[in-house]
Amino acid sequence: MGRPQIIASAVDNPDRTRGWTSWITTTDHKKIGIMYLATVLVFFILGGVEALLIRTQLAVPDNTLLTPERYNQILTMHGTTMVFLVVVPVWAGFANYLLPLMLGARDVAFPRLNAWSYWMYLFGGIALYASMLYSPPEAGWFSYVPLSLKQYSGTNGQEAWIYMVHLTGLSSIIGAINFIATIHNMRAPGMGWGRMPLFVWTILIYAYLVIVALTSLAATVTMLLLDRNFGTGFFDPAQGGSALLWQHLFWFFGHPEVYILVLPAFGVFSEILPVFARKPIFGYKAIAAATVGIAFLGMLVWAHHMFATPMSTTVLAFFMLMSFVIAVPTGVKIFNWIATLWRGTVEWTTALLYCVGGIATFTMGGITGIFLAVFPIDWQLTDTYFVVAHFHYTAFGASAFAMIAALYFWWPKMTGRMLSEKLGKVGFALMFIGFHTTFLIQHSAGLSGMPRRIYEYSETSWTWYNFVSTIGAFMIALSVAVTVVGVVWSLKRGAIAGPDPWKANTLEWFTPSPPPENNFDVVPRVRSVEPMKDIRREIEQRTNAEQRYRSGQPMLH
Ligand code: HEM
Ligand SMILES: [Cu+2]
Repeated sequence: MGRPQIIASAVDNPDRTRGWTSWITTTDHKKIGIMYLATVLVFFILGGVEALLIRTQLAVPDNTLLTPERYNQILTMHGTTMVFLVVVPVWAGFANYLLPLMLGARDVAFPRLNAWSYWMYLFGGIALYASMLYSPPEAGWFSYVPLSLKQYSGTNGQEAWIYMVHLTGLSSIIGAINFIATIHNMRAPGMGWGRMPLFVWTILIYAYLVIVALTSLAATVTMLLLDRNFGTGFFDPAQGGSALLWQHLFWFFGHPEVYILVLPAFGVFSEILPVFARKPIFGYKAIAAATVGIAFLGMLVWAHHMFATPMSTTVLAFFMLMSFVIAVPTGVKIFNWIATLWRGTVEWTTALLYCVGGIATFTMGGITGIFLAVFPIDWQLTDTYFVVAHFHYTAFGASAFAMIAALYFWWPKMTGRMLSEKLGKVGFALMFIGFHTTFLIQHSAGLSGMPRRIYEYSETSWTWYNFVSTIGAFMIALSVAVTVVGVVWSLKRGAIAGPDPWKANTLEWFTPSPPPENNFDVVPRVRSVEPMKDIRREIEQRTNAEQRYRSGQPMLH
């Protein structure tokens, strides 16, 4: 043995299957993770272009850039793309790449099934986008009945939406089972539940939520398919069905879904913050417990999306109180993140900026969520731009900021190269300012009565709000462009990263960048929540000892 190594594997691992066939036939979790992320990027750009079209149409009153039908289609494609094809699969992508590495495992529990999950996701996306060739769905990402029934959505675009939900749903469910099996069975020796990285905790809970919420949605959209094509009447009051049933079933999926897309983002914050504050995460156990608490409560608040439908006061009050209660574990996390930064030796990297910007933004969305949870207030604000502002602060603030933070943080591990910090900071400034320019003012638009989902307006007092919001949207697009340029630049000329460029805490940094196919030749024993700190300390001690020994001093043992 020569000098102690800080990497797990020094053996060169020649990749025998190169070229594109090695990608489409792969069962390696790292390649599958990268394929997920690359596909997500494509859909993120498509969804972004749709958003720009929506904002351009709304920039000035009485605009005729888009026809009403086109507008509805683009609105539907935007929401559907962002929810089903971006913010949910992006976590499947990162989890795929990171889970085995963080756990000290050589792959996920079922590698072939894992590849299948990816392909189902891709085919689901293609099924939806193929409808662009004939006629896209136009009933919104929530596909409320009767709008989504045959009478009002006569084209097969709605079927494309349903098949997309089926395929991506299957993908997510199978993926979730895979993650759960991996987390339960394949942790490194010594990694008890209390030493598991917080990102892994959030993926575990994400996976359980996926199984509850997406199985339910799969059944729900199947009922819609039957109503549309086989003469059943689940949602048709004329045949003894109920239109409200759709809303209950959809939101029984929909609210857990919002936690599916934010919990892993919380996991990303909890991993990155302590690394750049150079201090342990504050309240590890509280954060893990809050994750479980949010998931449980998240299943009991769905009807706050339906306060304006006929419900008894007791039911209204129940869903209001539950929505308040869920803010408590969320607040615990926010408190712990702030306490983690507090008095740390903070290093303001791009990844940390995106985390802090994301937390601040998400917190503002949480606060307007509390307003909306008060049902008499919601009666005023529901279906206005206030709600659009609220959910973009939460969904974008957590998921989108966190996915870019994760990209900056783990890119060096995935590619072996660093992203430019300069471009990163420019991108962050554009994103942060652009986001708040777009969405802060939408609260005002909503408060002055602008309804959501309208395609044009003549009310000139709304012009200013909408014009500013549209400018912000283009700043966000510019920010994404800067990040994409940074990514391409880094692939060619990024500085070589080495195994552990951030001096981070978790086991993925124990492998070379990018890691060899088998991840670890030796799996270290885990003795704390921050195994890499232990490993670094140990190596430092050994090297010091070695140096003292070499220079003729007695070893201190
Ligand atoms: C403190 C936590 C939260 C509370 C109390 C809360 C409350 C609410 C309420 C009451 C509504 C219904 C407003 C209406 O339609 O009139 C709503 C809508 C919405 N919320 Fe939240 N929310 C919270 C967190 C989140 C999170 C974390 C996300 C996603 C990441 C999210 C995403 C959404 C979405 C997408 C809608 C709009 C759905 C639609 O009608 O299309 N919310 N929220
Ligand atoms: Cu909700």
